[in-house]
This record gives sequence, C-alpha cells and structure tokens, in this order.
Amino acid sequence: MDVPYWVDKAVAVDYLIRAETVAGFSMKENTSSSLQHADPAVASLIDAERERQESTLNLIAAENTAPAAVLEALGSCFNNKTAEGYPGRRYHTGCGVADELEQLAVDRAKALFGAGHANVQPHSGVNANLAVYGAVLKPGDTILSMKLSHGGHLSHGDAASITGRIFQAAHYGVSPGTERLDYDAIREQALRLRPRMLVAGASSYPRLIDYPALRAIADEVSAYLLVDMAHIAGLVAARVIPSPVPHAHFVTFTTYKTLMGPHGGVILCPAEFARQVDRSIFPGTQGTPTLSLVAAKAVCFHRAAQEEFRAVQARTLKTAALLAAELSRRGYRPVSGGTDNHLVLIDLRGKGLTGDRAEAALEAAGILGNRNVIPFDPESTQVTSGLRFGTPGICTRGMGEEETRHIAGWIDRILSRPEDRSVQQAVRREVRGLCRRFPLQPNREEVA
Ligand code: DSN
Repeated sequence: MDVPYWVDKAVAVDYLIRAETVAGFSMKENTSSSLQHADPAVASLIDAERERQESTLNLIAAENTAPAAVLEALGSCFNNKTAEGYPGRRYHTGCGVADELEQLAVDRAKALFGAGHANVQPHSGVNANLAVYGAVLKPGDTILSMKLSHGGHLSHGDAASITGRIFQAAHYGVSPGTERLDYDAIREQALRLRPRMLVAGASSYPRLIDYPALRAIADEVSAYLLVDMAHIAGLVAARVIPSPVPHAHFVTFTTYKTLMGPHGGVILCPAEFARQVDRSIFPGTQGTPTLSLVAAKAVCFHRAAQEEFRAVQARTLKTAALLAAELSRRGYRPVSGGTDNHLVLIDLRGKGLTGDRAEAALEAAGILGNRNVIPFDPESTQVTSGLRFGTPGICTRGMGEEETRHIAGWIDRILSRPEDRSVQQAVRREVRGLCRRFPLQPNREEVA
C-alpha cells in the first residue's frame, strides 16, 4: 500500500495495519455529491478524516465530536452574511434574521451559565482572552496567571504569545509536593506584585480550582479575576463541577472541548462590563462575526441544557477518575495523584518513557492522547515526561466504565513494549472492533 508523503511515521504504521484489516471495516461516504463533484480532493480528505475519527479512540483532552446538528449549522447559509456590530446595531443591511440568531445564542449562553452578559462573537478562545484584556487593561499592566509549564495556557501571558509582550506577565505554579495550586502562595505573589488582573484556568490541570479563594485574592489587591474555563465548560454547563461564573469578573471559554460544539470562543461577564467587552471584540479585536459559527454555538448551548448532555458529562468525570486509577495500579503515576475533571496527566518517568515516544506508540494502535509537559518537567515541550488523556471523546460516543478499563489495559500493553509493532497491530485491531461497537454516527443524529 502506498503511503502519501504527508503521512508521518506513526500514522504510516496505521496505514499498513489498515491494509491488513480494512476488509472488516467499511469506510463511509460522508461527503455530498456536490462537494465530490466540485472538489474531489477535498471531498476525499474529508472522507478519510471521518474514517480516521470513526476508527480511532480519541483521548485528546481538548477534543470532542460535535453532533450533526452543530455541523449543519456551521455549514449553513449564515456563512454568507456580513454583520459587523451587534443585534439592532449593525453596519450592514439585511441583518434582521442574523440579529434574531445572535440574540438567541446570547440568551442561551446567559441562561446556561447564569451570566449577566454573553458575547458569542469570539472566533476562538485566544480571541476571547485578548478581548477581555483589551476591555479593562492597558499595555504594560501586570497580569498574574498559571504558568504554561504547570498547565496554564499560552494566551495567559506566556512569553511566546503576544499577550506576554503586551503585558507584564508573572506566573504562579503548583506546589512541588502536591502538584496542586497553593492559594497562600498565590496570595503572597499577588500582594507583592499587585497585578491588575488575576488569571485562572488551565489546559492540563486535573484538579478543581477554588474560585472563591481566587476572587478573595483579586479583591484584596483590587485586581480583576478572569477565569478561562475552556477545557471544563461542558462540565460546568452540566453542573457536575463548580462554576466560576458567580465568582469571576470575566469568564472565557471555547465551545468545542467538553462542550461538544464548534471551534469558537465566548465571553461571559456581569452586565456592568457588557459595553466594554462588546467594544473590545468589535471593533477592538475582530471584524464581522462568523454567523454560521454563532448558529452552531446556539445549537451547542441548546443541547448542553438537556439531560442527555448532563449524563455524558457525569460519565466523563467518572471515566476520567477510573482511567487514572486503572493506569495508577499498573504503575503509571497520575500527576497530583488523580483527577477531579475530564483529564488525566500521566508522569511517564517511572516507566523510563518520554511523552513523544509514548504518544507515537499509542497512535500506531489507534489510541490518541498527547505528549504534555508535567510540572517541573526536565524534558523539553517537544519531548516531555508526560502524556495527557481525556475521556470526553469516548464518552460522547457512548463508551463508559467497561470500555475505559479495556482502554487502560491497551495503553499498558502498548507502553510496556513501545517499539513492538506486533503488539501495536494487535491492539489496533481490538480498537477498531470497539470503535465499530460505538460509532460516531448515533451521536451525530442526536437531538439538536
Ligand atoms: N489549549 C489546547 C489544548 O489544551 O490542547 C488546544 O485546545
């Protein structure tokens, strides 16, 4: 079987395995005949990506599968509308329906999270964060946030991000002993640095965050509190973990992770900050909103208010804790000892492995996690000592505790002999079998 030039080594193994096993796995034709006619190259890549998603186990903590209703809204004729401004205050004609749509999305976001105001226009989480900074900070102001290497995010003032150039960024981390946030230490730092904004939220912190404690610190130093809840927004919407909304001045999030929606961002705040936030998005940092994305966000919020969604989020929490426990009893150390949310961060050093090797070996077997630095990691961000897993993707397709136990066993089989192609191929076949039992399709046909 020919392997295209763009396929990297790990995926190439997958191609070879597919050549042997594809007979038992039917690839679906998902693209419409109009796309296949207009652009067969793109149509075939979309079909290949669909097949990849169908036949692999997605344990990437930042990913999920959006239902068909979300994808349909995303591909709708709202794409064709330009609508600078806000409902009732546009700079283009023909915006009556667009106004209704955006207001619906705003109202749903406010109701879902109990917020005074919602801006649903950010194209991404980074854009949402930039706009919050722009709403109340001046260049050169100090922000205090979680450091990237301990689980924070680039857009929280990391040196590699423009946010680190615009603002004086200082960072707090986790304690070496507990690998958890130390609120006394954060308070001491805040008292010393007097930041204008305290930023919380993380991409690889497996524990709950104490929002009332952070708000008390922010109030003590007259700082704003921004919580970026991108990873956990679905869990918060389902009320299976505490919400930052009652405690923070600003809350930002993306809609595509635990929330199961489209790729985009949202800002929540009390009504008193509505004008500043809205002006900071448009005209401050963005032009016209992507209305098809706003439509997909509206669908996502509607779905997140339903009982089925809550059940998936509750199962996500349960399976993440189980995955941590199952890996732990096989000798893989979960950072901080376990998890309170959807993700598990594994320290591989006890197994003599690095994140890059482990990630590649698992991918060859169709199990997708990602290499990730752990707190105080001696390795570079390319190599890393850690692997990050999340259970949103498998729970969305209906898997639960029994499947999570199987998956933990497969991870161990692979990582015990990471260079062994025959083990990878054997597990790959079993992974395909499990994926066939839990197709993505039923999720895509669920309620809108
Ligand atoms: N923030 C990145 C992550 O957590 O993987 C992308 O969403």
